[in-house]
Formats: sequence, C-alpha cells, structure tokens
Amino acid sequence: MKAAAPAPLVHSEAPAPAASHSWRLALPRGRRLALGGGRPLVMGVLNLTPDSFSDGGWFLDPEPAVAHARAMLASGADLLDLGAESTRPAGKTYGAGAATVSADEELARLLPVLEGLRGETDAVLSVDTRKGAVARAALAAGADLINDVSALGDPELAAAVAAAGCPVVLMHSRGDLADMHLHARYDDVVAEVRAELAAALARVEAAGIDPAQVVLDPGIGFAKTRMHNLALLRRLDALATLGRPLLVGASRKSFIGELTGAPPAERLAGSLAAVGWAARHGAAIVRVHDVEATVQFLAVDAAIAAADRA
Ligand code: HH2
Repeated sequence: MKAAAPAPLVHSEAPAPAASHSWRLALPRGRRLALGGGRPLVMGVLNLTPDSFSDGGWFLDPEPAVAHARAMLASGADLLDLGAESTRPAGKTYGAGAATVSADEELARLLPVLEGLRGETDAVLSVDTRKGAVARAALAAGADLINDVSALGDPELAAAVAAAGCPVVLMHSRGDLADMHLHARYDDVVAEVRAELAAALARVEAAGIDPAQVVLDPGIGFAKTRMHNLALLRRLDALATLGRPLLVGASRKSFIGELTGAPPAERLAGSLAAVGWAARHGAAIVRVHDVEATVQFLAVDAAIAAADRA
C-alpha cells in the first residue's frame, strides 16, 4: 500500500511585519543603520543615573559605565542607549518619580562616557535625552542618534536633530514624569496611541526633520497601566502600519513585576517574553538591560522562524 503523503506544514500566521519591511536610516558621518528584515536589533541600556528604576547608581562613574558598555557590545548589542536622566514616572510604583536634572548635570554624567566610548568603538551610540542642549552636545561628541521620550517636547532638540540630520526615536507619552500616571486614561489605547504617534510623525517635517529618519515607540510604561501596556504589545501590528520602524522598551518594567511579583532586577524571564512577542509582531529594535540573554533568545527565536525556509 502506498504511504500517505506527509501532511504539509501549516502556517497559521502571516509572516511578522518585521520580516517584510526594512529601512536604512542615515547616521552621521556617512554610516547607515539597517532595520527590519530579520530579527530586531538589540539596544543595550546604559543608565548613567543615580535613580533609574532597575539599575540606578550602578554605572554612575565613567569606569564601570564604559566597562558595562564594552560587555554589552561583546555580548552582541547592536547599539547602545546612553541615558543620564532617569525617566522613572511618578505613581503608585515609584512614588514621586525621578528628580529632574539640569542640562549641565546631565552632560557631566554623559560626556565622559560618550567621549570615552566614541574614542574606542564604532558601535552605534544613541543618547536618551529630552533636552536640546544635551542632544546638541551629545551629537557634537559623536552620538549617532537621539532617543527622545518626550517626542520633540523641546523645540531645541528638534533643531539639533534637524541640523545633524540624524535619526530620532519619538516615544509616546502623555503629561510629564510627575503627572503622567493621571493621564493613563484611554477609551481605546491602541487607536489613541497610534493617532498620537501619527501626529508626532506629522510634526517632524515642520521641524526640518526627515520623516524617513524617525523611529516610533509606543512608550511601554509611560502614561499606561498594565492593561494598556499589554494591549499595545498585543496590537503592535496596528502601530507597524504607521510605516516607520518600531522600538519597544519593555525591559524590567513594572507591568512585568505586577504580573509576576518579581522585583526589577529579577524580571529577565518576563522581559524575554515581551521581547519574543515584540520580535514576532513588528519591532525593529528592542531596548533591553539584559543584552546577553536577549541576544541568545533572539538567535534561537529567529532560527525557528526561518526554519520553514530550510
Ligand atoms: N524606557 C525608559 C527610558 N527610555 N526610551 C524609549 N525610546 N523607550 C522606552 O520604553 C524607554 C526609553 C525607562 O527605562 P530605564 O532607562 O531603564 O529607566 P529610567 O528611565 O528610570 O532610567
């Protein structure tokens, strides 16, 4: 008797949007940053702050900060995000929220590390700041892109980015650090965040920034409750239709603690679940504290996703 032909492999889901879109962002000094078309890039977080929610004070001195940056790059980070002002929001989780920092203080924390790294590596270096003066000095010191959690709240920052012609990450949030928890009210969080990101994207041209240089970010944990964060991750595909690469920063965030009871430094497994979901649903960059584990996770995840082409 003839053996029955093996059942064909069934693919129940369409390919993730990340696999079907790709972008090439222009970096300063003639370099390019390729996004999409495969696994997301891993952005390693380097917090040069005394008060970040999960690693505040760990890398305040330049020496351990540079050492941690080297370690993240050796572990496979595709780019680093240097932040010298915590954006820890006020609310029930973190009390009063992070203290605001002057541009001088932010630069005093940032520049020794940025200059040190720029002197020894060609790695793509992002600077996480809301201030135009900091962005301008960081770009002069060799930063490649600006990550702005206020989505051009400071017109000076927009001018600095426009003058440099560098990429910029625009993250969704509402209100400021002290009161954003009061703004976590949505009838339809996915539709409203999408509309507000679309409005931010529409504003960039007037500021002299090329929209082709913009990365969008739903702002996990910023003016969002746990359910808002989960809904945004669940429907990341709806944000991908804005046509820009998406950055997702869920690493160690409080919704993971609320779901698991784990304190910030013990949220790796929960963070990887968010990375896995984001990778399969259109994220072009994942912003993470735990680079080595994330790179390993994504290597296996991407290999499985590609295996149907073997
Ligand atoms: N989250 C944080 C800071 N910057 N930038 C983008 N684009 N997206 C994010 O989700 C995001 C971000 C908060 O995380 P962390 O830097 O670890 O904490 P803190 O702000 O307390 O330094």
